[in-house]
Amino acid sequence: MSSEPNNDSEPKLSAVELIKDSSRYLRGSILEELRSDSDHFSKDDLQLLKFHGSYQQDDREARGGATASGKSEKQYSFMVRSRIPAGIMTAEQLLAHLDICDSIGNSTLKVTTRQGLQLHGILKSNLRECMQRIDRVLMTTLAACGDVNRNTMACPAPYHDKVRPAVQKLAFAISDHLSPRTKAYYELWLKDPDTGEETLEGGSDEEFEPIYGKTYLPRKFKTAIAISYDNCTDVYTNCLGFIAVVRDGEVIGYNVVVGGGLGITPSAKKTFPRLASRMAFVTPEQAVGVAEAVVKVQRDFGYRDDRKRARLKYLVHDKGVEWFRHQVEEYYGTKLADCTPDDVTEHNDHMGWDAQGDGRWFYGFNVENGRLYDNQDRAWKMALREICDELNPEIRLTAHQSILFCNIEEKDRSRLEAMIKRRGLPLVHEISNVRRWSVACVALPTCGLAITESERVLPSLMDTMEVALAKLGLDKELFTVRMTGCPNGCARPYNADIGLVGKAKGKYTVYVGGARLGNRLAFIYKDMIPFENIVETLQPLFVAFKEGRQGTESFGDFCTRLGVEGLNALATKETPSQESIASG
Ligand code: SRM
Ligand code: SF4
Repeated sequence: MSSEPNNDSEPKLSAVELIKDSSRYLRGSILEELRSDSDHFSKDDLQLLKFHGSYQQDDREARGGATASGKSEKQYSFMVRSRIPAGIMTAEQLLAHLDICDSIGNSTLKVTTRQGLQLHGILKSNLRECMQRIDRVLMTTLAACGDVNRNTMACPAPYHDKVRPAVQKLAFAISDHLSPRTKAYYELWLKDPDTGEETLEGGSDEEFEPIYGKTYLPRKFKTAIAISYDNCTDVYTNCLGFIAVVRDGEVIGYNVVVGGGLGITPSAKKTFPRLASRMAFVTPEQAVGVAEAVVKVQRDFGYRDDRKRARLKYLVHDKGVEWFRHQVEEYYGTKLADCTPDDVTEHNDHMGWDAQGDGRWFYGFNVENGRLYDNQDRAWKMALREICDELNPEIRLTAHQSILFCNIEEKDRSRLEAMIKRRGLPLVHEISNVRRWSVACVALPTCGLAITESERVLPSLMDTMEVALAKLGLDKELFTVRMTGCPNGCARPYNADIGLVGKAKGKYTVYVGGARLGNRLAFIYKDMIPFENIVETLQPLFVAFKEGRQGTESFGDFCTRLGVEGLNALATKETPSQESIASG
């Protein structure tokens, strides 16, 4: 190696590093905790639980309520996340998740921004059953969270060309290759704890993690694969990204990008959102090996003393992409070619009907903010159950929290539409563009880090914004609105045309100037805007965009061209209130 990993100066390791180090490959005392009748885990095991795909949470709206003696004040339950490479799954697997959420969850299911599925409200006493039911349909929650490579994203579209299958195959290969090897998951969740077969004292020398080592990575690690003409996975926001380079309809290789990531702590200037840097070109045969090398560089050089700066993006930022590439080449064992000029040029959300190329169709079903529930007006779960039972489509999840029903025969197209309509749900052409391209993170009541609402309030914000845009004749415009309940950025607000980031109770930072293509960061337009005033805060920008856009520039392009000062000058003009906008 040309330079040594930075452990010679021996900075003080963060507490989580010590927990991982002594965990015996992610075991800790989880088994003992599972055997106890407490409704929650101890602090140390919570960190390890994440690697197994679960977060301890509590209903934040029920905090402080009276509880039976001996029980904790909070009403604890668990989020369980399934890892679904490229978002590809069967109808049976989706049905299994719906069954779990109905029988031992909070009766809702969330399609996530990384093509995953999340169950909420699982009690500790039901955690093992939950993991086992997911395992029974040949899926796993291992490494859906934690300091490892998480769900590997890829364009999920089921086109029968040579490109989509290639990128999806790469997603599976990377996912498999970078999966943790520990047997802890099997021992803790899948094996019968009463068989007497006790292998939990393991963690012995023969069991090891060839890629990660016993302290795994310094922080979460995210990988996505895009296609130059379809960046539906938002590749530049990932630690590691592959942009497929296509010639004559075939993938000849990938431009590799490194060091993307979005989460920030506003009070800590040392944290910032960052788009990945273009590093090198790799052939399809090199891709998995280079992914391993990137992971190992982060393993050995990434910061383990400060979790706020432990993501790969800070290493790439501090050392520079040339330094990083050199390390990757050292670990990989050979020089890499320079990137080709190919870059992302479009973003397809894959909603609505599209031909697969094999005589069959797929339908992109827009799930508002990814949340599947049933109520009197809208029955997402019932629609899904019926579609899965009757048509047995292959299911694919998108990075915009939506679902593709695949392999639909021509004769079944109207049946599928009828099943959606029957449950009070809109077809894609009935949804406004702005709503269709909006995304919200989970936030309250389950997310322990949420400061404001997100998923539960974005629909009503959309109601108002739709009216405002329609009045200006902007309803056909394509731009992204992404909302989060805190600055961690789970809905990727920092590269959206409009990003709404929860900052204080009921108040948001309004970002503008990102791009639907995902290749430009937004900037702060206004801070601490009450939820009720968000649309009226944006209204002068919409008006000015309508009047002053150049050619076909997008809303994000327009805001970037004017910059924050230009936009602020517009904002001083008198604007209507949100109520008057809504009332039309
Ligand atoms: Fe996220 C933490 C939900 C995608 C950046 N994220 C969390 C936790 C686990 C809260 C916690 O740590 O206690 C949230 C669980 C809430 C709940 O009640 O379910 C949570 N993140 C989500 C999901 C479910 C949002 C959604 O509504 O879809 C997404 C799950 C994806 C998946 O299937 O794996 C989700 N999170 C993202 C993304 C987007 C992406 O990866 O494409 C980001 C920004 C990109 C990035 O990682 O930089 C993101 N989540 C974070 C961060 C900030 C990380 C950082 O570097 O600062 C945190 C907090 C942390 O890690 O300390 C976080
Ligand atoms: Fe929770 Fe914040 Fe992520 Fe939203 S952005 S899910 S509030 S951590």
